[in-house]
Amino acid sequence: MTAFTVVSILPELVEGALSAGVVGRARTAGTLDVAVVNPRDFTTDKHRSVDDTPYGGGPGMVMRPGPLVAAIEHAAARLPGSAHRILLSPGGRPLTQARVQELAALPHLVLVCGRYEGVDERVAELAIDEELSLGDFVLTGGELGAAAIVDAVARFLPGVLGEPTSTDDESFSGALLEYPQYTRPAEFRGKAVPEVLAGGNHEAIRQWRRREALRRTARRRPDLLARHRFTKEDEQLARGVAELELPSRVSVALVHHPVTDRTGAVVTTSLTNFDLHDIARSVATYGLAGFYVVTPIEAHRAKCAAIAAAWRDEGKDYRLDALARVRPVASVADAIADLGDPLVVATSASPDRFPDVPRATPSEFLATVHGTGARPVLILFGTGWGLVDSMIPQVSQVLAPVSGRPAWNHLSVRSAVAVVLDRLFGLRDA
Ligand code: 4FN
Repeated sequence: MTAFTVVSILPELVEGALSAGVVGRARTAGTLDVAVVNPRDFTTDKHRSVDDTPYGGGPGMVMRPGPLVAAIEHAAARLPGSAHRILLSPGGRPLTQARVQELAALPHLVLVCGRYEGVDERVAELAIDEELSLGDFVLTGGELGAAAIVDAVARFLPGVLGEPTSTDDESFSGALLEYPQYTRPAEFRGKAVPEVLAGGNHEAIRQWRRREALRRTARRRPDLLARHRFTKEDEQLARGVAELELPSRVSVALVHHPVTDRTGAVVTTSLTNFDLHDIARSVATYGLAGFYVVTPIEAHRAKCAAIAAAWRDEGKDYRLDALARVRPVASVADAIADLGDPLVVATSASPDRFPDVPRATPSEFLATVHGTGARPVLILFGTGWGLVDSMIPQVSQVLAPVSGRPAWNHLSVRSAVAVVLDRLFGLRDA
C-alpha cells in the first residue's frame, strides 16, 4: 500500500488539491495516507529562508539545499521501510500511465516540489531517486504535479476506488481514447443519442463503442493509435472507417520529371533499379495503395513494367504484393488523374522549393488527411536535385524535411521515402 509524503513550502496548496473527491474521501476514511512536510520547518536562520540568489547571477531565486534536503530526509523517515524520492521537474521523464502503475507497487513515495526559478542542483544529486515531469509547460511550482501523481497512483490502491475500472486491466500503452458517453435525456437541444445505444443489443453496442474509440483515437491522437496493436476484431471494425484506413488511401510517386539537376536546370532523370525495388517494398510494408513511377521516357516505363513482370514470374508472395502496387505513368498529372482528386503533398529538403506552401509536421499532415474524409493522398518524391515547384501547382502541403544535426541532407530518395513513411505510418514503441 503506497503512502505519500509531499515536500512543499506551500502545504495549503497541496492540501487544497487533495482534500476533496475520491482522494479526499479515502484520506478521511484512513485508506489513503498523504502527509506534507514543509522545508521552512527545517531552516535554522531567523528569517526561516528557503531561497537565495543564484550563483553566477541571473533573475529570481533558487531553493537552498539545506532546508530542502533536511525536509526530504525527514519525509523519507516518516514511515518505516524504504522511500522512493521523486522530484517534480520540467527536466524529468514525462509521466506515463505505465510508470504510475509501477509507482503504485512501492510502499512510500516522497514527492518533492520546486518553487522560484528552481532547486539547487545538489538536491537532486544527493537526495532524489527519480525526476518526473507532467508535461511541457511552465508552472510556478511542482505542487500540482505532485497532487496529480497522488491522484493517479491512488486509483490503483485497494479501497480508494470502489471497483478498479476495466481500462486498468490492459496496459495503457496501446490503449485507446474513450468512446463517447451519453445519459438522459434521449434528445438534448436537438441532438439525439446514437440509436444503437438505446437499442439494447449489447453486442452491437460493444462493437459500436470499440469502433468509435478507434475512430476518435485516429482523429485526435494519431500518436496513440500508432502504438495500438490492432486485434483481428479491430481490423474488421476499422473497415470502411476513413480515419482508420489511412495508409490504403495514400500513394507515393517517384518523380523523374520535372526535377532539377545540380545546376538548377529542369531535367528528366533516369529510372534507377534500386529505387524501383526498394520503394515498392517500402510501399508494401506500410500498406499503401500504390507506387507511381513518373517518367516521360517511354522506354523507362516499359522497363519498369518489365521488372514488375519479372518479379511476378519469380512468384514470391511478398514480391507479388509489392509489384501489384507499381504503376508507371508519364507525368505527375497522369498520376493525379488516375487517383481522381487526390490531396497532393510534396517532399522537399529545401526551403526554397514550394516557398508559398505550408510545411507540415507528420502529425499536422495526419490531422489534415483525417479531415479530408476518404480523399486519396499522393505524396511526391523528387529524384535528382528535387521537384520543380512551378511545374506542379497541385501541391497543397509540403512535408517537413527529414533532417539530422548537420545542415546537409545526404539521404538518397529511396531512403527518404522509407524514413517519411515510417514517420507517418510506422508503429511506435509501446
Ligand atoms: N516548473 C520548461 C522549461 C524550463 C522551465 C520550466 C518551468 C516550477 C521550480 C521548475 C514544469 C512543467 C512540468 C513539475 C518549464 C513541473 C514543472 C512539471 C516545474 C518552479 C522550477 C518549475 C517544460 C516548458 C520547456 C518552473 C518547459 N512537472 N520551470 O516550468 O516544476 O512537474
